[in-house]
Amino acid sequence: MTNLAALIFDVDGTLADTERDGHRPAFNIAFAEAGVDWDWTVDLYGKLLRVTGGKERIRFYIEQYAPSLPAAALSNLDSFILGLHLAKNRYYAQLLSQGKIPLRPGVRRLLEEARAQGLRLAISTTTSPDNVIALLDHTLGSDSATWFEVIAAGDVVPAKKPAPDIYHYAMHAMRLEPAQCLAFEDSENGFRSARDAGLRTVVTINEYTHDHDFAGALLVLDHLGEPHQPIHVISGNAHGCAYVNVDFLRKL
Ligand code: XBP
Ligand code: MG
Repeated sequence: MTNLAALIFDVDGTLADTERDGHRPAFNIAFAEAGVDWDWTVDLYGKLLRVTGGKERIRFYIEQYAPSLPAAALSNLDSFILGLHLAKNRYYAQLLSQGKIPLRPGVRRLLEEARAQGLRLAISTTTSPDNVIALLDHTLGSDSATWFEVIAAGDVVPAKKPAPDIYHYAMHAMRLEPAQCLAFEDSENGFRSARDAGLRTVVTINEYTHDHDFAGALLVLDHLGEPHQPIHVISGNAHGCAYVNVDFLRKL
């Protein structure tokens, strides 16, 4: 890919394993605080992840699983969901500040290398800008949000992933065409979003997404790898590379 100009990264599950040990426990603390007895186990959360967006996920759970609801939810469901989601994000930020959620292998190395080699960087995510910045601050350092020319996040577009809107938004803001960019994703919803925006995608799976359908992805890997921690290729041609670096991405 000789005209590669930018790398566009998903956040949750791609930069870090935020779902199982970040958002999920934060949701559970918010539920307990609100006096509901819901318990989003690791297994149940994997099913709920099919719905992107925390507010949308809570609504889906209420509609599909019919859990017990407090009076506050019965009188105004929208504001009840909004309150739970705000509380979840507060606890999520606390977990991040305790250093509980590290970056995935190869993420820091690839971002630093891309910056050094003049590639432009962007974020395309379903989560909120605040959550993105909190994660970046607590993992890459306090000025790292500025590494990204565009942080396309959350409710800035009406339709969340798997709709392609958030990738269109990011590319439009950077004045770039899909052929000049590569997307990095971890889930089927994210992959479909990038694919339908015309992007070629490198997928790094995780325990929630290893059985998702990534047909058509450029590469599907276990992670981005490090010199001492080689990648395992699930599909695609990695040309014998042990880890993902900029030279390798330019050749794809
Ligand atoms: C991430 C999501 C988000 C997070 C929680 O999807 O679906 O909803 O689970 O964040 P992706 P919010 O990685 O494809 O962007 O609660 O802020 O939505
Ligand atoms: Mg993701």
